[in-house]
Amino acid sequence: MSRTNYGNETETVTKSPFRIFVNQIGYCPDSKKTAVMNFPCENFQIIDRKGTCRYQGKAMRFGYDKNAGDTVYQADFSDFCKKGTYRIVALDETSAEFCIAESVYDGVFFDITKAFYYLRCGCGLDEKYAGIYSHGTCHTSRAFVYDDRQTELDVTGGWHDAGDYGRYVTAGSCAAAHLLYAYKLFPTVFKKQKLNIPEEGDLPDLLAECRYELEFLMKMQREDGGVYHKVTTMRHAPFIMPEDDREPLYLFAVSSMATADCGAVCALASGIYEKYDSEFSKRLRQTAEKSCRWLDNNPAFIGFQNPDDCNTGEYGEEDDASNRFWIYAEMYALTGDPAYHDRMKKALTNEFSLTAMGYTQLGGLGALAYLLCGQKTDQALTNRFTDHFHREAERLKSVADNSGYGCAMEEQNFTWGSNMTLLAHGMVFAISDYLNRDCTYKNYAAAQLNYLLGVNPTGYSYVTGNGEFRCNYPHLRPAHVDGIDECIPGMVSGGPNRTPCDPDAERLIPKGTPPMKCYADHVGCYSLNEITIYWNSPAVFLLGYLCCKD
Ligand code: 9MR
Ligand code: ZN
Repeated sequence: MSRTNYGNETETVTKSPFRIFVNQIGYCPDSKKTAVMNFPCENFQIIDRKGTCRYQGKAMRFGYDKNAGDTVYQADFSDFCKKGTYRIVALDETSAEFCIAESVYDGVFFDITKAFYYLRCGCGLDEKYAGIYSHGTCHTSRAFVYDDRQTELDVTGGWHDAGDYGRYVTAGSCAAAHLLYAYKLFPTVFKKQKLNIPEEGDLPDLLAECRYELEFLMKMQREDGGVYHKVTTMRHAPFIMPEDDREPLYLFAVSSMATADCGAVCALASGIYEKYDSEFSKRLRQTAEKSCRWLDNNPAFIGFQNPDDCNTGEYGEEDDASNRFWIYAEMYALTGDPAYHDRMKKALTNEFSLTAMGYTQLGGLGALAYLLCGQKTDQALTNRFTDHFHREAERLKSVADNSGYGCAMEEQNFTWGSNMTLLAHGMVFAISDYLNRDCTYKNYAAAQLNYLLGVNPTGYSYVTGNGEFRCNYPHLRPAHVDGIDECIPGMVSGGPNRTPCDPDAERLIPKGTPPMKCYADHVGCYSLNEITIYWNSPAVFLLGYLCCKD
């Protein structure tokens, strides 16, 4: 994977050299293990690095997978548990290399979690922590309030959102919440995980990384409790390193979504950090309380639209019902105050999903807050929330059973950032098991990771730096201009989008391409190959579950 120019700017989609699709990182010894072929085949073998056959099996015809547009065959080798490094061979085809080992995901897990550090804003990345990806300090100027240019505020810190250098409150709150819930559900995993980041002390590294975002989110709150929707330059920066982006920063209008989401994640965090740092926990709680006061004073939805002179991310939403539900559920979980319980119930009179956990639909996070809270709870509500997770897990299970690739995604799910939907579905499997205290859906959760790491019809591992055939040219500014061949590792690509909507993707993806194949590892394709913090964060959660041995 070398590149002579910066990034993949070719005029064609690179085809996978492999037609036997495996999780290119590998499998845990006791897990279900399936490889998928898109050509007729009966017998397959597993060979080790010396070429010695270690296992023989029969592939089964699955049939036509309409999302992939292929007739697929599955090779199940679940009963092969011997630790080692292998390839699968069938006819004259060979798979990418993969491992079978107990701690097989440690490396990719580290990379996916460490990715947040690489996206830090308002500081430089030191060579000690960032190695060859170190760079200078970025975005430290004060930001002008868009509607009141006399006012300049310090809102430094947090993570760059994505391939661009914007910082958006709803997106950041959602990503931080995924990480905090990962910690809350699987603490033993994260207490052990060392990320080689600057923070020292007792705080688990994941929490130290989240704190970096939380400090920024708190700065985005106005005195009256309202939270600015975003801080960005007026236009997206060209492809330059972050420290070279010196355009003025603006704080755009307050929205009710940003106010609710920021408050919600601060309430969640307040409870988690309490035992590590009571002063920090208190500030988080005060931020959350101020958000609630502002929401009380502003009961109507206040959305967000870019002003005409701004082209950075909009993150508009159609309503704020799930956002309000989320903050009240978190506040009730934190305080036990019945006033929040009442508000939460009132927010529930609106229609929204109680399992969704993306940045526009947060009902699942609110439900989770309630289900995990140590306060007095209403049995009917507990049952309702639990039931929603279980029913959604059952539904997704049958979707996955109907997919040749074991993928819990329907045709309409292959939109911008489809890999986030995939991973959020993985989270539903994990949460359902967590609530049931069993492993009913573990193989289904693992199957979503398998898809992400290579069991998919493009053959790509959608995580940079991981897998023999991996994406390496995502729409990510520093990666494109840092002059380093190998992309910053651990970045989850947005993945296939059946309605490609950027000029490069429109040119590269022929009309009629099956949804799962609407992908190109091309830097220009922001609608199918960008990276974002909230596409990485559900992957951290899913890996937390899969690596949890409790
Ligand atoms: O992730 C967002 C996706 O769901 C939307 O369809 C898309 C178009 O509005 O915007 C995406 O968000 C982008 C954001 O606006 C700016 N930073 C990069 C995000 C990922 O592409
Ligand atoms: Zn920056």
